[in-house]
Amino acid sequence: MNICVRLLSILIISCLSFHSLADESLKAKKPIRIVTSNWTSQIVLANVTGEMFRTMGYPIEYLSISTAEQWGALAHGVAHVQVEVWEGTMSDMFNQMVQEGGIVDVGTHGAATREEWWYPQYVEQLCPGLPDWKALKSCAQIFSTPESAGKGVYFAGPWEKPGEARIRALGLNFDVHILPNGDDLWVELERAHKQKKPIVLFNWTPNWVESRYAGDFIEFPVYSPECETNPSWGVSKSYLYDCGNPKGGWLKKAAWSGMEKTRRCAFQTLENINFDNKQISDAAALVDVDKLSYESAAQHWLNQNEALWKSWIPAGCIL
Ligand code: TMO
Repeated sequence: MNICVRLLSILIISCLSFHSLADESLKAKKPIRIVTSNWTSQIVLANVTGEMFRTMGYPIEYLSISTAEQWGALAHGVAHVQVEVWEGTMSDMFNQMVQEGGIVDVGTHGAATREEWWYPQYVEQLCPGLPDWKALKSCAQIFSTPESAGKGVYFAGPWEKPGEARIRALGLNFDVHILPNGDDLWVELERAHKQKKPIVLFNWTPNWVESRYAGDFIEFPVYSPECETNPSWGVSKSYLYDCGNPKGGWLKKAAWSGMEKTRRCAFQTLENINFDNKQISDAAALVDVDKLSYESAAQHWLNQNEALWKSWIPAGCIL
């Protein structure tokens, strides 16, 4: 009897104190909403960032939205953080949103990036002249599928600038096959690779693919911003997009414009967060090669890199 009363009172007291703590933090801070996208390294590193913020005492939520939707969400404070903004596919929207003041540029990672048409190494024997894009003019047919009526097929992901526009501007005999999910690219790659069939598809670096498959990016005419604004620039005198994506492109962090004022420590930590090429390809490989869940991959990364990520948290911010 006695022990029951004591147990009961402990239970009530702990429930009460849990309740008031939870209320307090809910009042003090609404969750930081971190965007999760549809490619692997981003999801792992978004989880890494979220768990860092959690250890600093911030409540966290993850918001899974497309890159097309994220700009409005970030501008309106529906989402607060995007940890991977890629120059090759996102610079236009990013620059515009920063200029309009809706989102803040929170700095550049150390990683140098590239997003481009890519082929596995064995394709070079089947299409002499690669990686120069002009080789695709004479080889388009080997990339055809039963449905493409002799035209080459380029497999694209759901993030890109208009592939059709580049094909038209460069006079290539190709169709674009857009895959709704990024992971479908790897299904196509594996299928082609098994039979050593020609394939050209969207890929990027850093990514796990480079640790598993030898291959190269197509070398299109070198990128210049003018290529996308001035039709008379470049190979085609009448069309835009007659160039490749940037090589050595940047990778940035973005935040909602109100984040610095409302979550100063998290914002300053985000400024310091800095991933290099190897960290990003390794993060993707933990999931896509080693088959960990996104959450376990993030936890693994945090365990392996504790000194590093703790060094990103400003001194006054450790709780
Ligand atoms: C945005 N992405 C890295 C998939 O090209």
